[in-house]
Amino acid sequence: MRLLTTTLAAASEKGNVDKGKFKMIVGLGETGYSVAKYLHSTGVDFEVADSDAAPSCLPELQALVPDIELHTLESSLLMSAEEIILSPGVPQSIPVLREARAKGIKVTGDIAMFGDLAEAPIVAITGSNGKSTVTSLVGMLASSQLNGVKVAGNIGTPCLDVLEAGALLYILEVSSFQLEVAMELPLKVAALLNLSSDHMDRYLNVEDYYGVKGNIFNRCECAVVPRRGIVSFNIPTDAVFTFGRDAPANDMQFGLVGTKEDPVLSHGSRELIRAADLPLKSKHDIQNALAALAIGYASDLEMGAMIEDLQKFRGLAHRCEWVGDFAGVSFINDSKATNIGASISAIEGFSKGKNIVLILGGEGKGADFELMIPTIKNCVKKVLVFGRDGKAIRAVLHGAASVELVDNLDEIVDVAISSAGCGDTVLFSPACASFDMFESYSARGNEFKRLLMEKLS
Ligand code: UMA
Ligand code: ADP
Repeated sequence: MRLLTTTLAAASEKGNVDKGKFKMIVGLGETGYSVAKYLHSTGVDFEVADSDAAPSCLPELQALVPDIELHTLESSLLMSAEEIILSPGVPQSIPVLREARAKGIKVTGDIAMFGDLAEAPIVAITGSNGKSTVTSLVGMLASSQLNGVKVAGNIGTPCLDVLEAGALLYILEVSSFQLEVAMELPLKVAALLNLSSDHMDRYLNVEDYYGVKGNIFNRCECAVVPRRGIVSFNIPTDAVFTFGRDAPANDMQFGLVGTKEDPVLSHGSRELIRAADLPLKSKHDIQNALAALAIGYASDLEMGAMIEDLQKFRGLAHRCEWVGDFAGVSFINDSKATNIGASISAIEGFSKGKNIVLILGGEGKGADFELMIPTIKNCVKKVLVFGRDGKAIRAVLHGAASVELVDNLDEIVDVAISSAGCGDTVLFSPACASFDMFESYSARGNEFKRLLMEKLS
């Protein structure tokens, strides 16, 4: 009841409750349903539209609002809405949105709404790779020091689902899709982990994609960014913390000291912990740990407790997840690697020479697979490709390594097992989205693990 009263009051104060008008929710997946629940709880009129006649959350919404009608995206009703609340998966380029904007109709999203409504500080984390890992890690570090920490966003729980009067700190994973319509997010900390090409089926070019990522900084109190490897952004604060693999020069910097073989994570002149004492030790694990410490520090978390807790973090499923060792071959499920940057990082993390049997494929999202060639040449003994873009990927990688096109995951697992020898690693790091063959990256990863267990036990 406390939540309802608070959010109702907040909505009324902000002038959102206006019975003569309605908001149009576009997309009725997790985000659209979450927005609908929120608007319903605050008494705001809304309509819903989806290009699918049976969107995934329609049954739940019908249970909540029995007389709800589902509109198509072509419905003229969109042009009468006072505001359109867009789900992240719906591209901005569709004609109806251009028309709505031209008519002066505001197009927004759940993250922007959340930014207006949240009363506790918000930490937002974006980047091309490592978002979910760092968001979970910061959530864990913060939760052990504070009550009322809420973790949400692109990681899976729509942010409005965690809006709560008792919250003390919100930690949000935000995607570029969400940042397209969240340009004024009031953030205590805005963190950008890294940038590499992704979603080239949605953006004109990488500059366009990187520019959208930069929206995270527009209204931040503090920023956390890598010291190297990203384009420069206009950050409206001097409180910019950086992280990187070089030694930190001052208290605004997190980095590594010690030797290459025995690096020590450090903040300014303070040595924090040897990388060897962390459960996750690959190059990108260490970068993620440094980023999480910088974000935690900028969020006023206590460093000693963070270092204790960091040693308990064992990573998330489907991210460079060790499945098992069989006959001297290691099997790794990295199904969450849905772009080439993630897969390159995973390959480099597991490489001990040309010891990797790499499984790639799915929906390539317009990526340039040529960028993988140097890494594949150095580290990979065989590539197995599958899925919608398997053939196209084979054509690009032909010559860089032995590349074999396989029909389905079942066969891929057989071929991978027979191609790997003692000391090798079978790395399922597809560099593609999963939607051509699976419901999600997790369904794809679970199927890979199931097949492995079936064939190896
Ligand atoms: N739809 C249309 N027209 C379109 C496209 C979609 O009507 O042109 C409809 C679909 O028919 C469907 C609904 O929109 O009914 C789905 O909306 P959505 O794609 O925005 O998905 P949600 O279920 O709302 O989930 C979204 C994020 N999905 C995407 O950004 C694609 C989820 O991230 C996120 O966890 C969730 O909101 C909660 O915040 C997923 C993701 O793949 C994991 N994110 C991308 C990524 O990480 O690379 C960005
Ligand atoms: P995101 O939420 O951005 O997709 P995840 O934390 O889910 O990121 O990790 C996805 C994949 O990205 C992992 O499976 C791993 O291969 C790779 N990865 C994780 N952290 C990094 C990093 N800092 N740099 C590059 N790749 C990374």
